[in-house]
Amino acid sequence: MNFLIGASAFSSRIFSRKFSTCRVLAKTFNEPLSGNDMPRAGGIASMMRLPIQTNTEACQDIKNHFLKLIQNGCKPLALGGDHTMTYPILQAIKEKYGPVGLVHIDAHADTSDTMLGEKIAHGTPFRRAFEEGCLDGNRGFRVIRADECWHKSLTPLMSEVREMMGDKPVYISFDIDGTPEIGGLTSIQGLEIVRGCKGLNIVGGDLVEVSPPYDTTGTTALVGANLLFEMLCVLPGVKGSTPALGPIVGVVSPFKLMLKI
Ligand SMILES: [Mn+2]
Repeated sequence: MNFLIGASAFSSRIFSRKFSTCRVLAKTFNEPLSGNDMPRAGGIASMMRLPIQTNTEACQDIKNHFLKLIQNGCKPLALGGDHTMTYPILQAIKEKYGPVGLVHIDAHADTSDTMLGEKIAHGTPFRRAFEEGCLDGNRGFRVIRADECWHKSLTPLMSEVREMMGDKPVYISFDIDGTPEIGGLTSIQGLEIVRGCKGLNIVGGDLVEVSPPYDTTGTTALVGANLLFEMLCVLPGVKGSTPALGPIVGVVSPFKLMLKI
């Protein structure tokens, strides 16, 4: 059965289609960050279509796939789909970079021990990741609640984040949230956060939980596509007009299926 609390099993595939459409609408350059040229990327591709399987099996497949992707220096930007996928991606990232800092934007902490009796689910990825040493706790943890962000620019906060993260590897996980909540961030604040990551040693990122059943106008997919584009623009070495990146940057989509059949 499908598990529809978060982004549904079908969401990733539909979002991928929407993303393909939206990236036509998204900008081809980012003037505030990189001037008038499109950052060079290795490609935007749907690279995984998982069969019907348990979460454990899906996570193993995602981890193995990302291990192959990152072994040659690719810095993956993934889109989803269910937030569970960040857990196996972080497992793969750990094997190459060791524990990483995490910039996590989400309406929920996703640090539960179990969710509906499951250890691997979209409410547990960061607890599993921390338990397995994927996250660098030595940089400390800081939680900023959404209501602390109301009516504020988040540019000063991101200055603090950059100081906290230093020059060590960082992963960005942006949950646009298929489990709807009111009182969240504005799209302007989303841009301030992602643009505020410029200068960090980003080794990968994702934009997850676009859920087509809740996105009847496609607006969320459009915002998601733009935020992912912004993430691409703040990857280390991206200068817009510099052709040096070549094939090392990729945007990939690990499709997943939730819970048990
Ligand atoms: Mn989440």
